[in-house]
Amino acid sequence: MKSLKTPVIKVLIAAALSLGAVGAGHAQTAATAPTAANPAPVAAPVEAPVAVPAAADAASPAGDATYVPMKPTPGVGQPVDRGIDFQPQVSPIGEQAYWFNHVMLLPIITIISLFVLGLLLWVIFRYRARANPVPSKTTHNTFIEIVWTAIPVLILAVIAVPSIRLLAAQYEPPKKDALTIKVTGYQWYWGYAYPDQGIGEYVSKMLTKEQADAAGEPHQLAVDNRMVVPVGRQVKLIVTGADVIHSFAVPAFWTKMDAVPGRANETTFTANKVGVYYGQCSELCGVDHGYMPIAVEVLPVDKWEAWVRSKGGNPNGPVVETAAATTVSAPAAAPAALPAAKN
Ligand SMILES: [Cu+2]
Repeated sequence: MKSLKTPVIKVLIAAALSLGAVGAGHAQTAATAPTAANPAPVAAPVEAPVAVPAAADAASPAGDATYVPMKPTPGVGQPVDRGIDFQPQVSPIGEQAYWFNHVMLLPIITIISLFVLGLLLWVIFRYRARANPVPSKTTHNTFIEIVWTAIPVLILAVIAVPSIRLLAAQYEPPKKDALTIKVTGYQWYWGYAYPDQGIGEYVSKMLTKEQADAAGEPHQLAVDNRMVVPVGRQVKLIVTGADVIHSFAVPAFWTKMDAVPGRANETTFTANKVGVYYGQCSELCGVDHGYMPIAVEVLPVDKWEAWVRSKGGNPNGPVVETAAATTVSAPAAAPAALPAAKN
């Protein structure tokens, strides 16, 4: 029985880890978002923002201040009450991983667990002392030892193919036309910058309960300034930390990357469905670790371009190194100074 144990235990550990991941995806039971049309929520005024940054310059054509934060879809991009599954996936990697878990791992784990449980029950019942007073003295059976070694090896080999393929896909370098966003974790909020569009860093902070309710968004996931990306275009995240280690994670994209001070970590995602998707800091980073949510809004390309212009950026960046670019990136100084101000 000994040689059977190790592979089975490995598979069971994998099962436990996988279940842990499922739980983590839903660890937070946020209030289900109410149904919604499209009215303007609180924190981002519709008309005002154009005037606010020093960016109401020549780069932004008039009439682009049409960005209104989108309402989330209930049950999508956020945890659901009593949920035990992953969030619905809206990126190709996420779909691949979801398939791998549900079509490969869960069935295999279930079958093996039931099989081992059945064997145990059978041994307990059939070979109990009363039914089997003279135990067998057999110690080795070459055939069965080969079988119970070879079959687990085959199972692991079958699992390894899609597993390694998924792992490799997650680390594929970004495409040339990927949209670059710099993500910085602070104690305790996020900063986003779009260097190629000339959008300097702006900070994204959690809404209060009242603000979130008013905006029709889940409290502790809703933020004042979202990350906004175009649908169907690959996004390259450059993730770093300003003070301690944070972790940028959005379950619906199957995206998670540590934000480490002094390092620029890279990851990518491609959101293939318009909507609002929430995530959270996923590395214990201090007292307000639980209060630095992430909200990513995926927009049709034209609406995303309007958002970029409303931020004073150029959607067709990269911005060339001119005086204009310097002007646009000036607002970055303000958020960067914030953490210092807190200390
Ligand atoms: Cu954090």
